Order: sequence, then C-alpha cells, then structure tokens
Amino acid sequence: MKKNLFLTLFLCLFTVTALQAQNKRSSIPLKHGAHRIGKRTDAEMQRWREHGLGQFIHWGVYAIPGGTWEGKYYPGAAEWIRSWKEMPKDAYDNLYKQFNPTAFDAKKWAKQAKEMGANYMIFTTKHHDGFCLWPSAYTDYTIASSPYKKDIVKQVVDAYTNEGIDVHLYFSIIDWNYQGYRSSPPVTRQDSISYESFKQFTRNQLIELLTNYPTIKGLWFDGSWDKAWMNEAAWVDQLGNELRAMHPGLVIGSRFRADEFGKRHYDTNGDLIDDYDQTWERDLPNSIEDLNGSDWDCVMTVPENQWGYHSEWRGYVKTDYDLIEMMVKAVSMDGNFVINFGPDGKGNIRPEETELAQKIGEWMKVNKEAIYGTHHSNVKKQDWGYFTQKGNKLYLCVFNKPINNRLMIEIPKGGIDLLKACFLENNQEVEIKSAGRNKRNSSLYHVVLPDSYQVVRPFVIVVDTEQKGSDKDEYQQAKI
Ligand code: H79
Repeated sequence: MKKNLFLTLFLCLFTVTALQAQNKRSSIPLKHGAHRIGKRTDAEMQRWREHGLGQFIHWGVYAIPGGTWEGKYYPGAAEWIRSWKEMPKDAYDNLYKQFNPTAFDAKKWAKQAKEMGANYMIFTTKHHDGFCLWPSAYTDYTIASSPYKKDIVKQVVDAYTNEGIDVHLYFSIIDWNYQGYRSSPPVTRQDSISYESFKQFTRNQLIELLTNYPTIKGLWFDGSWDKAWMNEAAWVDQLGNELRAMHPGLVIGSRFRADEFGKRHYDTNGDLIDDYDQTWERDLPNSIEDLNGSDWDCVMTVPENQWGYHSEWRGYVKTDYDLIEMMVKAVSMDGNFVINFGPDGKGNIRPEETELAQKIGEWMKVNKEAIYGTHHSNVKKQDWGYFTQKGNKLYLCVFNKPINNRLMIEIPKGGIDLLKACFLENNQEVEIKSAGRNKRNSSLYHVVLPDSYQVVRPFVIVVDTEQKGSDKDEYQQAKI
C-alpha cells in the first residue's frame, strides 16, 4: 500500500517535471476559450496582416466640450469627460442637441488617410457614452436626434471604402446611456431583467451594423472588461459565432470576450482568443518573443492619452519621427500600427494631426515598400534600426545612422547571400563589404553609406538576397 502511494507520488512528480521541462501549458477543456490554435490562414486575415499602417478615428459628442467644461480643464482623456465630477451628467447627455458638424467631410478625411498611407481605419460607431453615430433603430440617443441628422457611419464607411481603405467598426460594450446597462454582474431580479435587455440591445446593434454596412472588414471592441460582460462567456461566444456567420471573414480582436474562467485576451490555457492580440494599446512589445506568435496591432495616441478631441494638448506630443519609428518597429515584429485622430466638434481634423498625416505620407511615399506586406525577419536586430522582409528582399530601416557610416548585418552560417543594396529613396546602389566572421561563425557584412550622405529623416536600404545553394533546406527550416 505504502509502496503504491510512493510510486503514485513519484509518477505525479515525474509527469509535472517532464511537462515543465517541455514548457507545456495546462490544457483544461474549455468551451469558450480559443477556438483555434495559431493564426487564421484565410485571405481576409492575410489582407489585414499586410496592412502595416492604419488610422483610428475617435469622434462623438465629447468633441464639443473638447476636454473643457465652463472654462475648467479636464486632465483625463477627452472622451471620458462625462465621468468627471465637474461635468454634470445631464449637461453631457444633452450635448447631442448641439451636434451639428457642418465642416464634416468624410471624403476629405479618407483622402488624407490615403495620403498618409493608411490601409485600414477604425471608426468609433459608439463610445462609452452610448451616443450612436448611425441612426440605430434600438435607441433614440443617435445622430438622427441631433441637428445634423445624417448617418455619419455610412459616410465614413463609403468614403474610406472608395479610397481602398478597409473599414473596421469600433464598438463599446460599456454604454452609459442605455438604461439596462450594468458594469457589475446583476444581483437582484430587476438587475437581471435589465441586463438581459442590455444584452439583446447590444446584439441588435451589432447585427444592425453588419446589416447596414456590409463592406466593413472587422469589429473593434472596447470596454469588455466589465465584470457583467465577462460573466456571460457562453452568450458572448455565441454572439461572436452569429456575427461571423453573418459576415464571413469578419476580423475580431481579443477584446471581445472572456473565457468561462474570466480570462481575457489569452484564455486559461494561454491561447489567444479570437483573431489578433488587442492588448497593445499605447504600448509596443520589445521583441517578437513578447507576442506568443499572435497576430496583433498597436493603437497609439498622438499626445500621451487623448483619443477624442481635446482643445488643449498638454505634455509631450509625438512627432512624425516618433510615429514612423513605432510603425516600423511594429511591422518588424509582424504587427500593424494604428494612429489615432480626434476630429473637433465641427468635423475638422486638427492642424497638428493634418501635418503629421502629411509628413508620414511623404515618408510612406518613398518607403512604403518596406512596410506593406512585409514581416519579421530572422536576421538579428542591430542598433541602427529595424529589419523588415518580404521574399528575397531585406529592408534595413535606419533610425540611428552609425558614425562610421557602416550598417552591420549578421548572417548565421548557412543563411542568405547579400547580392545588392540600394537606397529606396532613389535606387542609388550602396556597397556591401564583408566584415569577416564572428565567434559563432556568422558572416558579418557592412552596408557602407557614402560619406556624403546627409540624413534628414529615417531611411531604408533594400538588400536583394538569395538563399545559399547547398544550405537552402537548412535556411528554410530556420525560417519556420
Ligand atoms: O477609446 C479609447 C479609450 O477611451 C478607451 N479605449 C481606447 C481605445 C479606454 N477606456 N478605458 N481605457 C481606455 C483605459 C481604462 C482602463 C481601465 Fe481597466 C478600465 C482601468 C480599470 C478599468 C482594463 C481593465 C484595464 C484595467 C482593468
């Protein structure tokens, strides 16, 4: 008996240690966790993956106060002003009566986004305040009740789609306007009835959006951290299935639902929920290892933390340089980068954002080949910048020009041959010189910049490469 117990204990310990040695995760059967291990492989997702650069637009009635109320400055994010103690809720909830954005021109916005180089955009159909920018049949708190009246979502979807920019719709689960909305799980019977009506309302609105705007490519959810919502894992999962069935190819990130144990983004077994990792808000990973092999995007504000229009940006405001570097860094780790814009209450995109869009667009005009459809390169990162890659082309995106004008590249034994290097900006060829081998038997090369080269902005060198003949198979394997 004792012997058996020892044997059992030993076997348990052995199994746990063996699993740990293999770094295996737990595998609890989940009904509402990830429904797929690994990336989606369909054409719609591949298209999303290749976007590189996107635009976010936060627009709603919060653009009217623009982060101030009766001369007082709201230091939080402008779209959150309703939650500020200085802002009477009643005053906020009547702002829609003044919402009349006479300068709104969706075509102008879309043209500017196109010129910036955005391949997709995300538009706030409804933020936490609950105000709908489309004429929803399920509430009166919509654009149809404002003096403006016209469907804003439709104009945005059509204008961007006509420019060849894919549209994704932002939708907040939090809804401060809907009477039945609860952030905490219902306790009383009355709460349960209210929350059921909120769930139906949410479902109706999502079906309405997919019905009204069939050309959209995805839904970008927010506010799904409410405990009440997280408690509804089975119902939300079913809703997701329903939406996907209605709209094949629909892209939904990891911020829509929790699993049955309340785990968000990555389920109890550590697997990504839904199509891409949506945790990278105002934050970038440092290395590809931080990403668990997931698709992902990063959504970034221009000032520190303002999404909706704030009339007075305080603190550091990112420059075109900062945003271009973040975009390249994201793409070098297989992510998309999305820059947020917050138009004002009249529908104008503020001059600072217009200028950024123009400057980023100028850079993209010259260097977009290094961004669109490119991916992470296995070539080891160097301090001068970031590598991206597409087929046999390796892109050296240079942000820190070395003072010796030599860009180091390290190629492991059996890797690729570097054939030819050129500036993307003018096709001018640059020399590639061998710099010997290092201790690990990797080949070192220097791409030698002309002494006369004056850096005025980040630049890209494209290197044509070829797999080494005898080692082709080995390299292919290394790539996987
Ligand atoms: O629309 C923009 C913001 O208004 C919205 N998301 C972006 C895209 C946003 N809402 N809240 N936040 C961003 C940050 C709030 C974070 C918190 Fe929480 C919610 C802190 C506590 C509750 C999520 C859940 C983070 C920690 C727990």
